[in-house]
Order: sequence, then structure tokens, then C-alpha cells
Amino acid sequence: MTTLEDPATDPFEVAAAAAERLVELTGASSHDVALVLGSGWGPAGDLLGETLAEVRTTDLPGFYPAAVAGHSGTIRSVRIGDTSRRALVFGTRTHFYEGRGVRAVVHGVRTAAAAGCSTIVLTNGCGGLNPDWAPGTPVLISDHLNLTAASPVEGATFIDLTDLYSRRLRDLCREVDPSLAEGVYVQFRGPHYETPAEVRMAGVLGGDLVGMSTTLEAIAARQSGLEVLGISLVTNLAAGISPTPLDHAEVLETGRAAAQRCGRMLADVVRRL
Ligand code: 8IG
Repeated sequence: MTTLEDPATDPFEVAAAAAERLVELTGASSHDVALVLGSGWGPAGDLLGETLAEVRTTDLPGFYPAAVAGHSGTIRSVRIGDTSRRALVFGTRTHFYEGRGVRAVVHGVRTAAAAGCSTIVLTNGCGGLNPDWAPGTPVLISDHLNLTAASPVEGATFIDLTDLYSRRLRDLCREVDPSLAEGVYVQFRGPHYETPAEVRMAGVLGGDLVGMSTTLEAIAARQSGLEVLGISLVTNLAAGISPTPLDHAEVLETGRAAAQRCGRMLADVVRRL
């Protein structure tokens, strides 16, 4: 058991310690924007600007090694374009299905807040319910359904989630790319993909995208006062929408193919934040 899993530990103190260590390792006294790069979003970090420092997540208190092939376990401090602003780029995330508890899932978000960030961009790869969204289509997250039955918020703390996914930031994205669609993201626990019946259920409930991340992180981000932008990359049609079975290798390949467009869009958006 790490300290983060110990109920007696204050997760915000561990996040503050991680942020302090980030200052030492990156040489930057604070950061402005955090990005979490999900499946298919890896190359986006390179297009933001010059990488000024790169830190292994495991060198910071509270982080676990990356568990998913195709995810990198580093945090980069990146100069945003030619400005003096800095982005904190998480090349990986801890997923809820890893069973390390919700605190581990949202530790990066809390560390970003403790490091001074006021905005967080949560990206992911997901399945799409809308057959018009071909694999490789980026979609703005307008709202979510959290089907994990978990919350990062502990105790009797009542957090308002109206407009959790910032309308202002979604509008900003559409200034960069007016063709961007938006939809409701449904987080399942995973790690198995959904059955076709579960995908139909997600649709009946108002969902447009199915995945295994993001909602718990978004809630934690709101709790920490961060403005949240969520962007999904539809890497596959959800089970039953597509006639062919889902395959993680295909997911990664679609991500690679869409990476340039998505990366450029994201870099443009972050420069305008
Ligand atoms: I990439 O179709 C990716 N992640 N739950 N369902 C769920 N997660 C995903 C999917 C998907 N595609």
C-alpha cells in the first residue's frame, strides 16, 4: 500500500508534495495549463512547443507506473508556442480499472492544480455511437455519464457539476475548427469493452461516446477549481455499431493516423487559452 491508498493520508498533501518536486525537477516555479494525453493523443504534446524538461511520473510522490501499451509514463514541461507560459503534459494516466483506487486516478489532476494550473485538457480515445463519426474523428465532450459508481470527492462535499466541461473552452475549440462535433461521454469501468447491449443502453441514456477514463478526473478538476476542456478521439465505432470486433492494436493505429490533425488542433487551442 502506498501512502495515497492509506485512508489516513490527505491526497491533496501528496499532490502538493508532487507539485513541489515538479518545481525542483522542471526548474519552473509554476505551470499554467495541464494536458492529459489519452490513446491517440501522444504526439499532440510535441506540437505544443519546446519541451523544457521531462520527468518520469514515478519520480514524483503518489504516481504509479503506466499500465497500458502505447502510453508513456512521463510528465513534460512544455513552453506554449513562443510565450512564457508553460504546459504540464501527462503522457499517461492511471485508469480506474487498474484497481488502485480513485485517488490514484485523479492524482495527476490534483498535482496539476497544486502546480498552479488553472486549466486542464483531458483527452482520451473512445468508442463512438454516432455512425457518422468515422474512426479518427475528434469530438468535444459536452457532458458526461459517470457509470463507475465512484467519486473522487470524499466526505460530505457537494460539488456542482453544471457546465463541468467549459462552454467557453468548447467555443474556443470551434473557433480553431468549426467542424468539431460535441457529445456526451460515458465512462464505463472497463477494462473490457462494452457489449452491444451496453452500448445501446449508453445511447438510450443520452450518451454519444464510450470510454474508460476522464469523468472522475473531470470531477476532481472541478473540485480543485480548474476549468475543464474534454476532447475525445473516436478511435473505433462502439461495439455493435460497427460490424467488426474491437481490437486494441487497431485503436492505436487509428490514433497514430489522426494524431497530426488532433495535435495541431490542440496546440492551436492551447496557444489561445
Ligand atoms: I480507444 O469502444 C477506446 N476506449 N469503454 N469502449 C470503451 N473504451 C474504449 C473504447 C470503447 N475505445
